[in-house]
Amino acid sequence: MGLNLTQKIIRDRLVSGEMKPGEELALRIDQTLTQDVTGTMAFLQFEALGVPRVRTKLSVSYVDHNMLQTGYEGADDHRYLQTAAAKYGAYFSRPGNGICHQVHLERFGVPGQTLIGSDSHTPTCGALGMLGMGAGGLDVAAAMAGHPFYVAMPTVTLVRLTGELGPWVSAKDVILEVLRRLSVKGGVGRVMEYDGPGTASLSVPERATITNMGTELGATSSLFPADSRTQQFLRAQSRGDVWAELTADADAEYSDVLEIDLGALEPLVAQPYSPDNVVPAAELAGTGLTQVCIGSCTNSSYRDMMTVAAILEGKTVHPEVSLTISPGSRQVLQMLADSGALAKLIAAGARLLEASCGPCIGMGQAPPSGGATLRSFNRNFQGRCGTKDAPTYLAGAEVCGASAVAGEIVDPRTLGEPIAVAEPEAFIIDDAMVVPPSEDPDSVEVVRGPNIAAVPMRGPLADHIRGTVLLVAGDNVTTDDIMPAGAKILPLRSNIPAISQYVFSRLDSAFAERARREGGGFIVGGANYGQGSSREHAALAPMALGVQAVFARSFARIHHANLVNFGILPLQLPERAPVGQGDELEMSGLRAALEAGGPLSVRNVTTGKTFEVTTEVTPRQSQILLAGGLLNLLREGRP
Ligand code: MIC
Ligand code: SF4
Repeated sequence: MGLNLTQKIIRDRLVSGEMKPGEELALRIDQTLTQDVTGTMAFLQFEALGVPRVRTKLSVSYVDHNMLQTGYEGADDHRYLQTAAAKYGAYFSRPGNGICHQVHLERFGVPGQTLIGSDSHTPTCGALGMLGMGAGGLDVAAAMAGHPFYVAMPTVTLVRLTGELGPWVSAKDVILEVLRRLSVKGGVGRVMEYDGPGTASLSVPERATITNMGTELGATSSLFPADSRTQQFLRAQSRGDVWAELTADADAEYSDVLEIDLGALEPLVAQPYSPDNVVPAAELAGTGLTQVCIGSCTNSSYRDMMTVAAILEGKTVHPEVSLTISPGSRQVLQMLADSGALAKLIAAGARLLEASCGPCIGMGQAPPSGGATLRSFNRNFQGRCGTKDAPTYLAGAEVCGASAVAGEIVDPRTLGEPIAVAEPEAFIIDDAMVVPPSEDPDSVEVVRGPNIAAVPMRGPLADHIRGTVLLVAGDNVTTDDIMPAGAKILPLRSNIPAISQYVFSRLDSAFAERARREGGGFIVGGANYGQGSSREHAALAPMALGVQAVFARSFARIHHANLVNFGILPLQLPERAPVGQGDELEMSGLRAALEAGGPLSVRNVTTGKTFEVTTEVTPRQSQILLAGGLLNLLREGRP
């Protein structure tokens, strides 16, 4: 039987485990990436492991999120990261060099290799045929220290592309269509593999829009083959030497097939407040806008920015709209400047932001109260933009550019002749903003400012726990709900005691105070608990508040791993469990139940009822939980 791309890459990197869907695998990791708001914690944890230099083929530390620097915190973090990278053997991509995923795609990704990153959109490099997976910072620290990465063998869905995209329809519409069909839970436990005769019509940056936003499906990763288009892109990046063809075998098997006729797609928009709430742009035509933001790791390539510049040429952004542009990388920005496209954007009244995440993570540019915002980004969770009541829409560069001029959502097909952006034969190559690691690490002093607090740790799991249900939430709770980001909170990422006061602040402003008063307790969620980002702070900060277990019907992959890594029990709740906020719960015989992998009995002291939950953890994860967290285990020299 032939192999698909996922199986081929995994087979060559398998340390232990069987390639059977759902089985836990240990994988050798070739490359890692970290970004600043998860990277400080990852490097602090790497330091706690006591390994002198990174043991990967390549590790890159990016600064792209925490860029406003309204106080000393961000800059202190950057200095810590720069000195830590120099000392411990990582490359450092300086602030201004661009968004981690865009820069990694351009300058570092290698077909056929494995990459884990402390950012959920690490699958972006799947556009090169590289298996990229998002992970918590501690898992990335462990990989940097040479440990394998543990992940369940995914099931593999073939997304079979036929035809070619029509005028004004873009790669964003492909992934929005997949989201429309499968939902934000549809990719959990899966790798989405794109193939079929339509594949060759998509360039690497277009593929990257699709693999990037595969994260919103909850997928473990997304992959394209490394074909002649990949070779063309890598050559244009002066990296043709890293290309090697990688395709699925003709008789490869997949768990299921999703057919997409590219020619039948139309411009699409995700409506508030979920990336899977997708409708045709035409249906929303006329929806008034106050803001349009173009950029983010999803749609900030040279191709996307040139498209927008062409749409705006000779026009002015609508008087009621604020249009922001954040190029994905310094390379993109330089090419826009060199080609004259930047001048067109400026002339049209676009507000030019840094090559960084910016408004995507609420680092500035919050829209006005109740004002609709349209973004070329990947997430439109309520409040993520910084304004809780601002309706947030997502679309591709074409819809965004056209709508910025019109002041309302438009179907770009109404603009007439489509725009064709030629793929550059050679991108501008200038890696001067990437600092290589020091050749004399002993001489490097790692600089720690006052914002960098120690990594909190928990002791071994108690056999008996009792506590209060602090919050009962519904389905699809995001990590933005659990641990919000934005300009006020992001600068506190390396200071867990300080950031903890914001846990669940968007859903319930009294949560942190209640958790402290009760001395910790439990959280109850619904299905797909913890969807969204990789931020381990959504586990670390609740842990610091004394949260001992999360009960939910199902968990998102990365958040589940983060809960385990920080010693919080992820417990699977039956459909109609009798639990309400404020109830007192009690569990005994925890250690034996975890060792045996059996169910746990929970007594609701308040109602007098008892119910059973399962742990849904692997034997290795049981050991982590028993030890009170992964760091404890690794420091004892256990895997
Ligand atoms: C995001 O898009 O939510 C982030 C900010 O990039 C996160 C990482 C983080 O919270 O630090 C992600 O997607 O993993
Ligand atoms: Fe940055 Fe947004 Fe991409 Fe996250 S999704 S890495 S915040 S651009």
